[in-house]
Amino acid sequence: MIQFFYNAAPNPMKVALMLEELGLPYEAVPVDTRRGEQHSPDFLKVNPNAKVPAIRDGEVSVFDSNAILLYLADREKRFAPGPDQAAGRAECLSWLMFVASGVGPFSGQSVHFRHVAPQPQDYALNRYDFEAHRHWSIVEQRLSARQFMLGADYSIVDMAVWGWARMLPYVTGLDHVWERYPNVKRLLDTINARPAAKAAEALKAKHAFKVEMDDEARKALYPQNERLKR
Ligand SMILES: N[C@@H](CCC(=O)N[C@@H](CS)C(=O)NCC(=O)O)C(=O)O
Repeated sequence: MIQFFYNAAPNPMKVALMLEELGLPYEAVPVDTRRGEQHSPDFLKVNPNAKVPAIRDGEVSVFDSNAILLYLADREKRFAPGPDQAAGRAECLSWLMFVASGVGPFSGQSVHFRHVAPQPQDYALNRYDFEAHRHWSIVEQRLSARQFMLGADYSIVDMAVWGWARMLPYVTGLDHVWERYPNVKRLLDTINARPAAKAAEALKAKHAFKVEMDDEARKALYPQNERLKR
């Protein structure tokens, strides 16, 4: 059975959605990143990058959420054009990598500098907020002309977008963010209505992840800050 290493953050949730969409049996293994469990030697054998999500499928380990989505799509031949469909595959890979290298990281850094970083943060927040909006505007424009990111068919690209779209008010700090991104909201609502999304969200309640952002959590999540103390 597939082992799915997760917490309730956006990147693991994309994979939870895909596993539920596929109806594959899996064992959900919580990794409490605020307790530093991502740095344990056993977990590093699965993901040397010390982050969730990761999966173990028999002898195969896969880490990085979008790599896992693609691996599972290829394994099950669902939710992505296969390598034999050159044009569709190219479009899928382009948008998947756009989410992996743009939407996700810029949204994540926007969260960090808006909600976590100490002052002064204006320069960094301005950069990441700007870039997050720039990427989300591209998603919005794409969705204004088609039902899903790749057209008429729901795919792993939509699942990748869903992981972060759920967080957009928090990412941008804007209560009225959906007025700016109505088509992203439409996609979010469409996916949220699916049983797989409800099952993925329910995973959060299956484990009591640590909520305190204390010294242990800060050391585990932001080890770079130790250098500032020297
Ligand atoms: N590129 C990775 C990013 C994974 C990532 O940043 N995971 C976060 C949770 S969303 C994490 O594990 N954070 C713990 C840490 O940074 O120590 C992916 O898409 O899977």
